[in-house]
Amino acid sequence: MQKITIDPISRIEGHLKAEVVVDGGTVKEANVSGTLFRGFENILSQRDPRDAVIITQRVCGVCPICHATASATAVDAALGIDAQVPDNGRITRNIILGANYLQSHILHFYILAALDFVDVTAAADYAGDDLDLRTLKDFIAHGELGPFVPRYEGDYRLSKEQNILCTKHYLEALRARRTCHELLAVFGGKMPHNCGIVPGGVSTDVSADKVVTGLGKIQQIRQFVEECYVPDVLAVAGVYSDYFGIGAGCGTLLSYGVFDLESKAGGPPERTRFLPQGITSNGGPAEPVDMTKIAENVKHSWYMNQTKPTFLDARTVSAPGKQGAYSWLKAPRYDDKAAEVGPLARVMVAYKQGDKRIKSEVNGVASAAGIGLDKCYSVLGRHAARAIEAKVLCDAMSDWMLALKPGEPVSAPLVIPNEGEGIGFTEGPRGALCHAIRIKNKVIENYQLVVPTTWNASPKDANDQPGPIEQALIGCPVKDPANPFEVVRVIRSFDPCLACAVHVMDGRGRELGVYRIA
Ligand code: NFE
Ligand code: MG
Repeated sequence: MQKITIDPISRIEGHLKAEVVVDGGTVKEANVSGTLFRGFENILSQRDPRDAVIITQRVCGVCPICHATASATAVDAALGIDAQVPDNGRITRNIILGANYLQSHILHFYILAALDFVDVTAAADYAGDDLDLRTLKDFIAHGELGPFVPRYEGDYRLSKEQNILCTKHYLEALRARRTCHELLAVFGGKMPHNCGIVPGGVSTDVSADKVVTGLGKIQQIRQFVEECYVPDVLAVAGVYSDYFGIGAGCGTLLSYGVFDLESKAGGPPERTRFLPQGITSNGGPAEPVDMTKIAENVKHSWYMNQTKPTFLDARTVSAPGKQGAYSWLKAPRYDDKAAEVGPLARVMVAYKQGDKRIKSEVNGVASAAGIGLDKCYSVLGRHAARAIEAKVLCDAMSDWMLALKPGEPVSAPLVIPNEGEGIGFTEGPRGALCHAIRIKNKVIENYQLVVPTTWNASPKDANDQPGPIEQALIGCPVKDPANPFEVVRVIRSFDPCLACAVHVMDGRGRELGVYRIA
């Protein structure tokens, strides 16, 4: 038996620690901890409800837009104007969010995860006359090795040609991400932290000019996704095919659905969305999500126990040093079960609901990789689902831009009521996201967020059931405990973002601890 501690896990957003116990070359036990502490839910207390959409975007620079979307959706519901968001407002919100998905997925594969599979330093050795690779080689020759090393060694399998191509695409990916940001800024005013999404719709008008610019940019992004991203995921899948059998996880996939196709009151089951809501367990059919089954558990989290752990009645009171706790993340559960959220959940829920486009893309990738659908519950399944979602989204976004009507309204008028409450369900790039707001005396009385990485990287719960990443780690092979590359590949396949996940703070605003991350 050997305990391996990885702290912090690099190339993810925020600070995550993993402790795994390895016995006989396999992970037997896993503890995943959020080690950083932040403050958002209580910052919002007593503020104007319209501030929430601006402030909550600061939860994260990678996924500010889903927080804006969830917040605006929650405030729309609290004000009773969710059915009145005009088509232009609804569609512009979708385009802004879609642009953020695309940059986030490209960021995740190339910059955060691909370096687990692609040997960038080997590619630089073959730079030849290639300007990009020569720059990279000079960079490495001068000892400036970050972000490529230190890294775990021992399992780089791509051919010389594949390493060179994927490394060139790594550099292309940086340009493609810039194009995504520019696209977002055209419709959302700026990025990160856009000023376009507001309660009632959007604050940015619609013009033929923006549509033409946007169509040009989405075309460039589509080209990158189709010519680089999807083929590179398949190339990695071709030589690391054992990773279709590693990191299966908890077997339950949950999606709230995202990209509204209509403006309507009510939560996910009521509203038609481009990617549908649903929950599927152990390969079974997708059932409608029942929001009353969602609750956050804190047995192993540094928070005081709460009697009403759900959404608007939840409170966030820290308990550093609490016996048996090991994470700043709470443990959200659905019907007391752990649930994985993210692109794999969205794609599989859409697949099981018969979405033709998703079905044909998933079946295409499965047949190219020579695997059955059951293998999607895996490290490579998560990477493939993210790439498929990016491809499908590029096409949808072109259609959305063409559906905009210049000159027509973009937002509904709003009046802040004395009292009201609303819940905004949406999906960030990393999965199911919800903001809940209660207004009293025209200001925020309580505000709660339940965030994608809080689901995926959650600690154990009241029944000591591990969180989804912990479950994916149990059973993972570890060939060399000094180079546990299998462990980080499993964790990174979930694309964790700890900045989002540890969005909470002490109710009285006290400093709870000072952490230095080496
Ligand atoms: Ni900070 Fe986020 C997304 C949200 S993750 S990246 O996607 O919400 O938990
Ligand atoms: Mg919360």
